Amino acid sequence: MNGTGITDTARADFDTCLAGADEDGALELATGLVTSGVNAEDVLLGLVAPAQVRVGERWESGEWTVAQEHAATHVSRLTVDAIASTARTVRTPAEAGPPRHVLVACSDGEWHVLPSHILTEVLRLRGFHVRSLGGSVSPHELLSDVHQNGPDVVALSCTLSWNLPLAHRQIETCRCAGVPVMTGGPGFGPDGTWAYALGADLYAADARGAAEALLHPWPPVTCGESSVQAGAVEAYAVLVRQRPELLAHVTHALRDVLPGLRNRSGMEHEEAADFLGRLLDSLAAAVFVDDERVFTGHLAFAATYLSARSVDPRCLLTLTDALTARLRGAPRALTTLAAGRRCLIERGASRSHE
Ligand code: B12
Repeated sequence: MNGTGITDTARADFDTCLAGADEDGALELATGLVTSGVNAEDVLLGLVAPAQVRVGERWESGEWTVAQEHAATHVSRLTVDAIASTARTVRTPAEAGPPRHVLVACSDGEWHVLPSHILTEVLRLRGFHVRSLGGSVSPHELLSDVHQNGPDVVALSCTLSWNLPLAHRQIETCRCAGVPVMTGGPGFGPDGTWAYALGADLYAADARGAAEALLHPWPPVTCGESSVQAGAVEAYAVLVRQRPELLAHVTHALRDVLPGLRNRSGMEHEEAADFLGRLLDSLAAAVFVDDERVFTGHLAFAATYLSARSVDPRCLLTLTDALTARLRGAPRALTTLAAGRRCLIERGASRSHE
């Protein structure tokens, strides 16, 4: 227990429900906590959110299949809804004050919707009026909703850092419309570093922080400024334009080591091509925000992912080398690839000492 009324046993029981796709068990456990007096926000943030992180670890390590992850996430989604509706029946939402309209959206390309859903329910429990647009919202859709519904603030969620260039367009769009942007999610980097680089006005590490930041002061102000440099945008655009041929190039370079690449059609091939495509997108995003950690962070994930599937992660060195040879005239990309190479070698060295 950590002062929230959620015991380790409750957490373990909830994990068991997710592992068994036990909807009834999960709902009974979570709503039981709320009716017995545990704060609904604590149940959302102390029970469901950390359980989802463990779901991710079990998928990444190969312990769970994608289907198991989907089933577990479905149960979590139902649990979030049940917690919110139970909380509304046991007590009226907190002080609403003057209307505080928040528009919640995921960054363009982002299909991790559950984090934004948890945020939505936490803000509603705190008395905000929330409109939620769900996954992968284009700047155009965002702007049209802002015009139609006039929110006081847009809350933008980003889980995957390779979506940062797209998130930048959304932030710029809101800036043009004069609406402040609050950001959150691990995709925005440590302490929201990349959110501020893109010109966001606020960043909060979790939904509780979001609610508190929005309560004081109100209304939120537009104060962010993008520090993305023109040279970085140009270098990013070059990588985006070259993406098809770069993908073909790395696919060829890794055809003997990455399962599925030899087989030119079918599911396995598509998965492997997606995997490589995401590495290219991370490289491009790192160049865009001028921070190699976007790329090295994703390489670290990719190395763990491959090792768990019995593929030698050193094949990622083949990838960085193949790209280095191809991108000789692109200094920003080369610096980022060199950092990626160092990161892989250091990881390899530390593993061989374990
Ligand atoms: C469920 C899940 C999915 C589901 C999402 C379904 C859904 N409806 O949401 C699906 C199957 C779609 C999915 C797909 C993929 N996923 Co996924 N996924 C997850 C998982 C297991 C849980 C996500 C979640 O709900 N987290 C729980 C929430 C509560 O945590 P949170 O993000 O930190 O959110 C809190 C705060 O950040 C904050 N917050 C969030 N948004 C905002 C916004 C604002 C404004 C504010 C203020 C605060 C705020 O508040 C939240 C509550 O406090 C994560 C594991 C993880 N660690 O999160 C992997 C994970 C994110 N996925 C991962 C990957 C790789 C993928 C795929 C690329 C897999 C693939 N296809 O090969 C795709 C990409 C899809 C895409 N383009 O978006 C990796 C990312 C690794 C990386 N760094 O690159 C992770 C980390 C898994 C792992 N351990 O490896 N995934």
